[in-house]
Amino acid sequence: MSNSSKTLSPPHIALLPSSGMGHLTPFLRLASSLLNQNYQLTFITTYPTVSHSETQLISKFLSTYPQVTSKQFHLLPFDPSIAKSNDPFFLQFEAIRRSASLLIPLLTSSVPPLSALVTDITLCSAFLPITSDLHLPNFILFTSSAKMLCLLAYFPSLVEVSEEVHIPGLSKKIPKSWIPSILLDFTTLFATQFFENGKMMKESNGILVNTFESFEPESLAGALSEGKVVNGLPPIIPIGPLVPCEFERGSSPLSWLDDQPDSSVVYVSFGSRTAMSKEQISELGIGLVRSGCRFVWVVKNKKVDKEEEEGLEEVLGVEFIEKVKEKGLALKTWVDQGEVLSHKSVGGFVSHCGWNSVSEAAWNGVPMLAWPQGGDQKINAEVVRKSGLGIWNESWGWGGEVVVKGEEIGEKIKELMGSEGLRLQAGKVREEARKAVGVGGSSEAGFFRLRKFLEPSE
Ligand code: UDP
Ligand code: G50
Repeated sequence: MSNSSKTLSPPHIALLPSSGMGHLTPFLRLASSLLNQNYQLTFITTYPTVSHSETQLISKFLSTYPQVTSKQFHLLPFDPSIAKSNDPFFLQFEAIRRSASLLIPLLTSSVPPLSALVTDITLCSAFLPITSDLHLPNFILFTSSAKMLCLLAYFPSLVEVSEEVHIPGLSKKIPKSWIPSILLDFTTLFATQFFENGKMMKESNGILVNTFESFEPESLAGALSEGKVVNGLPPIIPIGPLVPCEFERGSSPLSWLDDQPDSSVVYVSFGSRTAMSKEQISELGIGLVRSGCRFVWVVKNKKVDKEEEEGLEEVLGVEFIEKVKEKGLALKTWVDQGEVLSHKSVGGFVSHCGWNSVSEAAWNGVPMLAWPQGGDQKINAEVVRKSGLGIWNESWGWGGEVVVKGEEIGEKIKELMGSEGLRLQAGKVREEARKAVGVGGSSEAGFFRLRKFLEPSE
């Protein structure tokens, strides 16, 4: 691109998200932020999506931003039975990865020509060879914590997982029990992808991470940026927290929340793709009642929303719903979590610690009770604990490992909602998060680095 054309048109970025709300949401928030910075955008959507929530959010985003070019990426047929996984989201990662070559015409036909492709971390090893052949810069969006990025970067050099993993640059060893269990068997589909992505991400032009400097100082400045974890990483660029956007607005129990006293409600949700057993759901219900707190509880007993068939009464029982109706609101629908967490009556968050949930709690300064259920969530829970944003009772283990009793849950919720110290510290995290996206903050600096790369002469 010549210098004169650079001043005429802003950089044109194509965005390639992966499946699941936990990957789609940060991509759309990134898109919104880039649009505010005057970028031109092409948004690539893979069809069909796995969940209804994804389809709905993409359509809300595209109707809010008609200036975005939307391109449909039609995947090659893929027989899931050949892969060692039964997780529909992971199978979709694989289907997208195997269709990588079909993206070439889509990328080369973009008008004006693309300045870069931003690829989700789960897809990067399949798409980096393609962007490299096309001489197209490729950035990665990493949708989990910087601590998890340390594990990803280190993973390819890990021969076996012993009782603890020492990642160079991190002061505390990572116990085996915190490692995503799916990574303990190196032959699973997910572990194979993770290994490949960890190795290949070095070839990208930079890794955008949805975190901020003061939230994860050791992982960012200490371990990743100084090359301690592994040598040869590209620039690690914190651009978080990516903030909930207007286009995400949807149904939320706002009118009910409006009627509750400040900081009196505990919000309970385990994200978009975690199904809880009926037995644990029932204990959680008992715990909420025992805590004596007001609550908003999002109940899920299927991984994919398309499969949710049972109504709330079937899962919780009419008796329970009757009993709690003065104090609590149980829902079995999608709620606008960004809005719930920003509501002044919400004073605590019982969460699985999906990274987007952590990031939204940090943005709003809502204290967390971490209850990791699987995947990267224990590593994220450690970030929550270390930053002071929340508490984590490690003896609860992974979701499904033990059934945590209502009595114990009730006590922990009381602790969460009653701690003035925790509230103050969460408030400080909120201030730091706001500083990160403000003038002179780590996120602003990150976006500046990206712009500089794409427009070196300006
Ligand atoms: N979410 C929401 N409403 C729901 C469930 C989830 O808005 O009823 C959003 C939540 O705010 C977050 C994302 O979905 O942005 C879930 O991502 P996260 O990383 O927290 O967890 P995952 O669903 O990937 O396990
Ligand atoms: C889910 C999970 C295990 C797991 C992660 C999950 C992550 C997220 C980042 O989200 O670590 C990531 C996912 C896939 C990949 C690279 C990085 O190939 O069950 O570890």
